[in-house]
Amino acid sequence: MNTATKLSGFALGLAAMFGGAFGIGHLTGPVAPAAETSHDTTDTDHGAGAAGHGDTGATDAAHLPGGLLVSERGYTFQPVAAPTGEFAFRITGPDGRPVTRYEVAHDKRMHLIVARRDLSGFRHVHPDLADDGTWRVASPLAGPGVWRAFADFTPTGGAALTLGVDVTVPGALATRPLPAPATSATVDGYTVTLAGTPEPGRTSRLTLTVSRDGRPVTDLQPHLGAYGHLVALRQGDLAYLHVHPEGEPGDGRTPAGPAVTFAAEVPSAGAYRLYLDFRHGDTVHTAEFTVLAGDQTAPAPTAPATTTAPTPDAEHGTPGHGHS
Ligand SMILES: [Cu+2]
Repeated sequence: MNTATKLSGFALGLAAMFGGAFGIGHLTGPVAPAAETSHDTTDTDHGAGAAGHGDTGATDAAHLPGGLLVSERGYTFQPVAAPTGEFAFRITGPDGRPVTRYEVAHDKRMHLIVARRDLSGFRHVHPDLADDGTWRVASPLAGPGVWRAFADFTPTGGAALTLGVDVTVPGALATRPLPAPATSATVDGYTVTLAGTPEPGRTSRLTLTVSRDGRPVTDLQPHLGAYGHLVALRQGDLAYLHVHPEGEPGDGRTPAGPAVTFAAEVPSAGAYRLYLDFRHGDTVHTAEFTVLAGDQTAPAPTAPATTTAPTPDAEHGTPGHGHS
């Protein structure tokens, strides 16, 4: 009953999204050329054609966080059929063909990040590229649900881009409420503490400190050219932020832990899930945190409706306590 209700609610949401998208397309079709003309009467060829729409989209997209669009600047994220247990996709370029040439960024040509729409199940993996432009990897989609997949890459001759696409894995849908905000997380026997609070619209320093059995870890191993990789996803739309650490292994000033500091800029107030990948003992571990940016006027919306008693973290959700 409960699951069915959630499913039908989700189906309605999808219908509303597609309906909305169709409506927008319908509206902007006839309207866009006129708008272009009023801006720039000397460039009507440009404004009237498909390229005009692409340009308009790119201008708008420049103000968006990454990962919200399946297609941007002519590049499109296209999952393709794959054997069970494998995830495969292509990136098509402005010429409509699969892109086969990529720049290495953070040690890899392609970073594939996945998380369920409820922000659970985060994985960061590195697919292999076939000659025909198909990327393949053992599927990181661990179980049923609606997943968001992010392709973070730099096409040769182009700028860095993060495209996102929804992928549904059939099965019983069990959503998880967003965990309460916390400044400490444990994973695989490690404790990671978080210092700093992201402030909307400006760069904030976030320091993550790793310890094990009460002792600081001072021999973190480089992972993708850094002592830590931090991805932040915004609750609600899964806007994607790849946050870069300050300093890098071997630069003579960056210690191998226990602290790794990141410069993060979140685009808005709201709840974010942070995922820190760090390498120690030849294994990559992922520590997760929920953080609230800016003033919060309401508790996180995915809290179960049946909750009646205040939670221990309720003070984080009241006005004026967004950043202590
Ligand atoms: Cu990666």
